[in-house]
Amino acid sequence: MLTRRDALKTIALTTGAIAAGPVLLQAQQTPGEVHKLSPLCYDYDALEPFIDAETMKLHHDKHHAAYVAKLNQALEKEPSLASKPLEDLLRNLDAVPESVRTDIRNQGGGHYNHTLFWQILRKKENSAPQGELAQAIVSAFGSVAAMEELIQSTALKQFGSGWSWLVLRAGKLVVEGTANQDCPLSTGGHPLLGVDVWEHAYYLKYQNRRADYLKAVIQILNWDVIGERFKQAKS
Ligand code: MN3
Repeated sequence: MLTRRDALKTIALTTGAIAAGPVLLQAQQTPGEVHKLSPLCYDYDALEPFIDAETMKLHHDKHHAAYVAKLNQALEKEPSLASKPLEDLLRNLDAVPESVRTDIRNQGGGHYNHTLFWQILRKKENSAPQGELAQAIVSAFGSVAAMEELIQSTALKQFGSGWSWLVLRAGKLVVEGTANQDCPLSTGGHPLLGVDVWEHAYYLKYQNRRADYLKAVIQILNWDVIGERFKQAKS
């Protein structure tokens, strides 16, 4: 039987491949580092002027990094969970031992949600949903613009910190909000896009003007990536 140390070593080796990217330094890998912070897939200033470089740097290198570090710390208490994909843990929070459930929900959710957030943004203004996703959006919300309005109004209504999501749930597209780092995976949904409405996501540039930040974000959604997620979620 593997000792815990051996098990962690094996996991570190099998998950050791580091996503290529020119942007960020990788954190030093330690034996307990099961989950890793991938670099952004674009430069910090790639989303200017919609999201400023300083916000991106702090948000990714400090806030997102902290969720990853705290998730790994929590998993040291339950090494048997280390080999499980984060998505599986979030989908089955009730099956996670109580000793780490809150950490998986908050820190694991933080890691998953931010990883998704970086991927669904890009600087290509006013791109639009295509194909089946476009049809599904029109049939669920009436129009793409109506869906975008709903994402923004849901985000505006979120009291305190949270997220606004486009989710495929029971085969239907819905817009919904969650508090803190709660992820739609944990309630049986497939998140297609998520907009971070924690103040750290916008305060440097937009201060208290959450609505202005939301208007900016909605213009830089990466509908190619969101469309791919829709296909995967349906299959
Ligand atoms: Mn955030």
